[in-house]
Amino acid sequence: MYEAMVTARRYEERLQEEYLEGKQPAFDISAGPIPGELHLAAGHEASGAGVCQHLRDDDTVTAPHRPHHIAVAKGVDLKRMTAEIFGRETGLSKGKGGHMHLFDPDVNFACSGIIAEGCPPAVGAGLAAKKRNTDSVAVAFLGEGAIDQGAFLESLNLAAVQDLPVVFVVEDNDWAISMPKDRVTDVENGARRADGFDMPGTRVDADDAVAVYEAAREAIGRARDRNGPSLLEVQVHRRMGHFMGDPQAYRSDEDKAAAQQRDSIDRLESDLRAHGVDDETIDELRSSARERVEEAIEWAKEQPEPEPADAHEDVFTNPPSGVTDGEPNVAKTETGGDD
Ligand SMILES: Cc1ncc(C[n+]2csc(CCOP(=O)(O)OP(=O)(O)O)c2C)c(N)n1
Ligand SMILES: [Mg+2]
Repeated sequence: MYEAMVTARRYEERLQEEYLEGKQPAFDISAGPIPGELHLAAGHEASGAGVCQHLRDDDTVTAPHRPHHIAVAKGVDLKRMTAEIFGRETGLSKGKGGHMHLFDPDVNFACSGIIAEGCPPAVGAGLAAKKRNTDSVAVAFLGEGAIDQGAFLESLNLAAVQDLPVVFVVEDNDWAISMPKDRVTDVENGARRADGFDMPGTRVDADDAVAVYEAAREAIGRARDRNGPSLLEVQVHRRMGHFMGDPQAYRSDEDKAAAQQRDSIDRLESDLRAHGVDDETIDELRSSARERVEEAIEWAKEQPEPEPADAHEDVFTNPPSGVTDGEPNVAKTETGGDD
């Protein structure tokens, strides 16, 4: 878990540096080696690491727009993920998805920029596992800002009524962009929503990787043993803005400072030391994480840009008129006229 957490943190520190290249002094979102938005997950690491520690490659994970800590913990190929973020041809989605649309079929990982969007596909993966009679499970991660979305509530219902091996993990960082949690729900403990669907719900009140690990063991074990779905809410902290470039004018200095003080990585490191893990081992884990991250970034930067001519490839299943290489794609009516 520690390895996954320090790798994710270091990875994002480096992405941050790369992201700012070319974008300053007047912030230009489309400039530099990483064009577009970038949502960093510093402060969320305990959730990804504590949950994914129980997962195998054949288990499915869907993640939201803040995906890197979960992708790292699930074992997504770091080089191809980085190439994707840099918009390169050898990226996971040939450079067309960017950081919010990572897709790695080798470890069954996907994420989406549409909030709560990962819930229905996770239920689908759970249904597939049940029909195939395997013991694989599906986990859908989402933010607390997405818990009023129909996609989430309908998914909870379907997973419960069909007894599917799905675990829903709500990462509660108290904010949805600039919207504080208490303005979107009167239910402070999000795990209580499970009661309405007759499934177990657990909240881990601190971003403590060991506590997450233990709660996730129960929920994932239950799913794997074919005892149905569960809901897990984990308190995490947003150490940064909603996305890179967010000045966070809506957030008090106290709140920002509090998020810096609660670091799940420091907490786990102290736990490891208290259990006899020595400095040398900790240093080795940290330096191998740094090396891995550096290698991935260097590799990604050397990768080719996609060909402009391939821009529409793999994007549309039914290409709109004018984007196919042959005849324009115009629907015909029964009488043969153009529609
Ligand atoms: C269906 C939909 N509505 C609105 C948005 C715009 N949006 C992007 S992130 C976000 C807030 C997400 O907050 P939360 O789920 O708590 O995740 P966090 O960013 O805090 O990790 C919103 C509203 C979206 N991406 N998808
Ligand atoms: Mg949130």
